[in-house]
Amino acid sequence: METFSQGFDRAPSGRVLFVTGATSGIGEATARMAVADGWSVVVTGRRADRVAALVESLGVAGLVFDVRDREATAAALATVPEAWVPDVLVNNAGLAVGLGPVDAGVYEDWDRMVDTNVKGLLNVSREWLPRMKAGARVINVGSVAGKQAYPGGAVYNASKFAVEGLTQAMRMDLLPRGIQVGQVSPGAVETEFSNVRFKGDDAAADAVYDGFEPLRAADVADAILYMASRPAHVCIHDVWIMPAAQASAYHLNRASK
Ligand code: NDP
Ligand code: 8X3
Repeated sequence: METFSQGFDRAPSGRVLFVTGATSGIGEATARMAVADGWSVVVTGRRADRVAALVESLGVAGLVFDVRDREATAAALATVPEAWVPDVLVNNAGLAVGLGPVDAGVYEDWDRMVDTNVKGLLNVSREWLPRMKAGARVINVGSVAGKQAYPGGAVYNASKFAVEGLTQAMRMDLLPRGIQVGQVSPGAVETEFSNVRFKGDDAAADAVYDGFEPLRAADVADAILYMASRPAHVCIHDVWIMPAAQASAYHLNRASK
């Protein structure tokens, strides 16, 4: 995979927000909103062309690496100078692959979800946390799928329940160092998420949002920036944010649009 590290040759002009998985969806919206709010932003992802385009158009710094690859993650983060160590780390990179019963599960799909959503979040956190300072924040992107299981979602559910558990435990571990940890837990957000889940079957992806208005990536970015910008004595543990037409992981009003 092509890797690069760009945009760190100048000093950051504001507080630093580092967001993984910023080449689309919630991560990209978070990067755009953070730039507009005056943060100095670092975007990451595997798609080098998209990272490069964001570096060019938004004036952010960018890194290309796969969060599943421990060595590549460590090498990429080691290129970041001290001034760019995050004040806020947003662990957003993640995905669902497939939707089906556990007794017909596809091992490769399971590995992609666990390796990205759980171990990838850990890899990035483990590399950054020793360098982060008191007053810094970690915001993990969880999901309603980490609060309520649903049929066909077993391993994605397990990975997001793990994010919920990690968020709680990380908060306790980092309390003595004054580093806050919270999570945002969205319901259905229309991004590339369903195209990835259904492996490029765009009709299946579109059908997920039939008949109701889903969240937009910017709605979740707004919650993330709210969490990131609270006064130092305030820690938001969890923002559970749903479309108005979604009452739970399995209750949708599909006659609302
Ligand atoms: P998108 O598919 O639009 O974005 C996912 C991002 O994650 C992309 O930027 C992708 O970049 C990155 N990514 C995926 N795998 C890796 C990897 N191995 N290494 C580095 N980056 C990776 O989906 P969303 O924006 O919707 O998803 C963002 C987060 O939000 C995920 O954690 C998801 O589970 C969560 N979420 C999504 C919901 C939804 O309904 N959409 C609801 C609740 C939570 P690239 O391909 O360039 O590597
Ligand atoms: C994404 C939301 O309901 O598709 O985390 O699992 S859901």
